[in-house]
Amino acid sequence: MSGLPSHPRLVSLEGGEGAGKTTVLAALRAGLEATGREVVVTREPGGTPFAERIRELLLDPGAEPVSAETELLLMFASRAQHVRATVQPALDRGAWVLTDRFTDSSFAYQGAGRGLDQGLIALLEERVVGLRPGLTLLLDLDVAQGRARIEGRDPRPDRIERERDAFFERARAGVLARAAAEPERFRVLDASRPLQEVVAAAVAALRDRTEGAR
Ligand code: T5A
Repeated sequence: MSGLPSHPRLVSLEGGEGAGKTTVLAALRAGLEATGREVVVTREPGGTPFAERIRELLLDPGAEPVSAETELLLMFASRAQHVRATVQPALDRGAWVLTDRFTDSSFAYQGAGRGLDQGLIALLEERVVGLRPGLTLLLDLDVAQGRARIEGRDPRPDRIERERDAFFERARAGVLARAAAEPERFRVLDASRPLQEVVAAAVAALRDRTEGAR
């Protein structure tokens, strides 16, 4: 696997649409803050004012088709800003960083989903991002179940939510393959279980890592 450094206080959540990442993040934050740690909760695409503007561009279902390459480079433009302006400064001052998605999403969605070259994504990860999370919680959920959870939430689904199920199936298979290849970093959680069980499993996985990584 890659020789990129992983940071023990950088924790990412991955998973399909409606898997529960946002909900679980709130519980993880509360658990860490209760132990007196500084916690920064952030997300991708986005996580800084400028990167949030890139997010708007990426998710806006405008009339012009967006090429897969454009999408990939904008994801990494957002990530470059996020790492430099939010993630790295927080890690440098000793905070924990919990991010709703990170580079694994690009491997899943733009790589496995859109069929872009994984080698190109790996090169961008190495040269532009330069670090990996110490822990990645993958909330794994059947695509149809995830869709059912978010259905009706937004009358105007975003550009990526409009994709067909086959796209999300490929993305899901892609991230599961990454988890299998990096069992030390990933914890795969069954996100079809009741929310309180998923939250408890995520909190326990994070607790395992917080010991000794203060
Ligand atoms: N993207 C992102 C890329 O293509 N490449 C990249 O490199 C990156 C970084 C981001 C989009 O960008 C793509 C991926 C995405 O398509 P987003 O809005 O952040 O857009 O999309 P999601 O991350 O998918 O966010 P969602 O809000 O759709 O999903 P969550 O956060 O996983 O789900 P959550 O917590 O909002 O829960 C959804 C609903 O389900 C319920 C919740 O209460 C909520 O109502 N729920 C449960 N119900 C029953 N049982 C459970 N266990 C439940 N867990 C949650």
